Amino acid sequence: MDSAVSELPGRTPLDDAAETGLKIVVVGGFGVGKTTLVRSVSEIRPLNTEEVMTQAGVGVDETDGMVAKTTTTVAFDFGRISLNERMVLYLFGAPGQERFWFLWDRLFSGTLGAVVLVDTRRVSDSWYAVDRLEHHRTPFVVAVNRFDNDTSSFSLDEIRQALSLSDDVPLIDCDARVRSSGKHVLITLVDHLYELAMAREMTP
Ligand SMILES: Nc1nc2c(ncn2[C@@H]2O[C@H](COP(=O)(O)OP(=O)(O)OP(=O)(O)O)[C@@H](O)[C@H]2O)c(=O)[nH]1
Ligand SMILES: [Mg+2]
Repeated sequence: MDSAVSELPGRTPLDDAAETGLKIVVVGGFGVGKTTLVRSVSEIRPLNTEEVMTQAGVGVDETDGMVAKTTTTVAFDFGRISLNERMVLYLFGAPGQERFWFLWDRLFSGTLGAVVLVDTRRVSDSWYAVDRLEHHRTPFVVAVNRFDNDTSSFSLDEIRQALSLSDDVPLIDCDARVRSSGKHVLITLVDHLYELAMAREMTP
């Protein structure tokens, strides 16, 4: 590899030992932090399909409580993270606005697992994501992205009830802006996938 190329930011080459690639989707309601999560954990410069939200969206796009939000995903985000020398995750962040949800079912094709992000100020917005994943039988974990101006302080148990999650679905807190936190969410998902695979193997 040309050393000048390998030093460029956002061009971390894939490790030679990488042999397992998993496709993971990040889903959840509008503005919950999906693009932020893919950006913060990706070791390559992420592909984002962000567009500026315009006056035309007033009354259509629910932006209550989103002070800093000026753009929205119109197709999908893409990033990559190597969890160890051999395992690499390909991350696809879904668009959150309802009018782009028709893209989700396509995005789920070939997906091994998913992260559902939840904003406690709008828990019900992530209901559709849970519903679609259950429909596709795609295993998932739920991560609560707590925003600074969030005064709702719902406990994880209350969120589990609100989303009717069964006890075996992992549910954790995260900060989508922080790489280590996002990475912890992904490791929780991979551990969950591993446990499910082991349980399947044990079943005669
Ligand atoms: N304070 C705070 N802001 C956050 C957090 N996560 C994301 N943000 C901000 O919230 C805004 C929305 O984040 P996005 O990552 O665009 O959300 P999204 O889910 O991709 O949005 P759509 O694609 O439009 O559905 C951005 O301005 C982020 O900087 C968080 O944990 N805390
Ligand atoms: Mg987005």
